[in-house]
Amino acid sequence: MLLQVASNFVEGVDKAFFIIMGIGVIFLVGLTTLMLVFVFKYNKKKHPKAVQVKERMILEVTWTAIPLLIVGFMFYYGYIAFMPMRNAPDDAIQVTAVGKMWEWNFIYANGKESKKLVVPFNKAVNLKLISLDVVHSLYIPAYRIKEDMVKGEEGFMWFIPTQKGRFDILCAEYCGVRHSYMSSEVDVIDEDKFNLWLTIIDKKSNKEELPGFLVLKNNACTGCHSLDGTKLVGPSFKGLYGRSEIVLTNDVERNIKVDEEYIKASIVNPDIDVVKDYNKGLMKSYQTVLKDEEIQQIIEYFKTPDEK
Ligand SMILES: [Cu+2]
Repeated sequence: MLLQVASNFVEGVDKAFFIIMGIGVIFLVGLTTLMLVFVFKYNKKKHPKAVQVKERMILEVTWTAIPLLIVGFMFYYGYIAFMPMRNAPDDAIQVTAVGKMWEWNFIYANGKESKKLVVPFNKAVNLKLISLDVVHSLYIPAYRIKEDMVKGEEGFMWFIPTQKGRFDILCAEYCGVRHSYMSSEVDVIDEDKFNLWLTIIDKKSNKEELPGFLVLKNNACTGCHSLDGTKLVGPSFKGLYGRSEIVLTNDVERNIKVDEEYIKASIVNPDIDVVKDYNKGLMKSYQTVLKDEEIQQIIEYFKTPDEK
């Protein structure tokens, strides 16, 4: 798995890695052996009197020059592997990669959005890297590339996929409770298939066009509250309005029906009435984050029945 060879950078990175690793192993074995030899050769029984070695010019030059050559050698291979990563070709396909707690979103030049990174085989792809909240790190092990995404800063990474198929995308920077779920994949397909895929833009449902949906998305609410009924950090938003729930108020169980008031109270004071089997203290108050108007929009969204 780890040694998949699937991009133009693999050869250079692997070479640098194995050279550095190899030198490390040589030193581990060499130094351990030398240490053992010295322990026997210069122990107190055989060598009762210690001798001071003074001003051995040739020795000092040697132990400065050899390590210098070795680190220079390692630097050279690291440098020639790294430099091309910072020089993306101008004709590369531009995709914006957005990281947020806890999912990836890839946005193409024509407005197409995708949770997976779909790219054409053997064509350069340039990813603009953006984080909406904390520090994430886009990592594609099979491509040997990884780059941090820092909120407020714009980074980039590029590659040429040299193999068709699917390869893992991971977040390599711990970014909160659902960090380990923050994964996706690159799907490398033929160019004509890719061009066709690019033109199919998913139509959003009417419910997803509501302003409240955007508020939920932009505040990463859906990172903890699923839209499809899956149990995440918090209860699912699916079928929320009008649902009966057992909540704990001051450790006392109560039966409630989700209405406007409950939704509003849960946004402002999430720990007051926590739904049974969920934990307190995981959600912060959004009182100062959301405007009253936005809370109203969220409630409107919840009141709107699901389509289909
Ligand atoms: Cu992350």
